[in-house]
Amino acid sequence: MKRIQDARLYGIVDLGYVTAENVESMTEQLCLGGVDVLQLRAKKLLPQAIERLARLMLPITRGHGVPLVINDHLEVAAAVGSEGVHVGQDDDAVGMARAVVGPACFVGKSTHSLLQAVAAQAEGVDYIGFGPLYATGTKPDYVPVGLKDVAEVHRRVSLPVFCIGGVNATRLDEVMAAGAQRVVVVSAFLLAADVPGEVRRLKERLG
Ligand code: 3NM
Repeated sequence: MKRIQDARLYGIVDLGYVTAENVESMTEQLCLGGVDVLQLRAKKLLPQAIERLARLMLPITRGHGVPLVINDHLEVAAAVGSEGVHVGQDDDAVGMARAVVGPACFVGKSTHSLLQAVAAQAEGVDYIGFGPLYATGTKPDYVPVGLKDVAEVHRRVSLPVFCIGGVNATRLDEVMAAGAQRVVVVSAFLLAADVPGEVRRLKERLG
């Protein structure tokens, strides 16, 4: 199983783009392309539906040695034994997450400013998301943070920092030039005509 510390490319199976019927196929394609970690994100589904999808994904992700992260739902992560769980600023605190999922499950947190990034590290998370770098339809209500703090967040936070929000093949060079080492890509992968190819090409450029 790949370690979150070694991950550079983070994919998300987001049910805003993928139908429930296509979750297994998309999981396979993203893993084949070479994502290092994969999240299940389903903002509009009930926990039992998310648990069902997680159980479909796990044999596939594990077959590829890719850790599966459950977004928001601590109980689902605990029930299925996912490798990771991800919380937002408004969700359960990290301490609560650890209490529910146990020590074997890593915990990530979304951050949207330098202050939040430093605070998340102090809380004891295992990695952070930092963004949205650009305006994105995947998280439409958030003001983009831009590229200006990307280098600084890496100076202040020693944890893995995954830059997220509007990242795609066209923007990758400027995102990396700004100091990003790890990225999350959602819609640019899920909407690609050739998903494994898109993942593979982007991953090669991450170095
Ligand atoms: N979280 P896309 S931005 C799920 O800033 C998510 O915390 C963000 O999707 C954050 O690659 C985002 O399609 C959406 O822009 C990322």
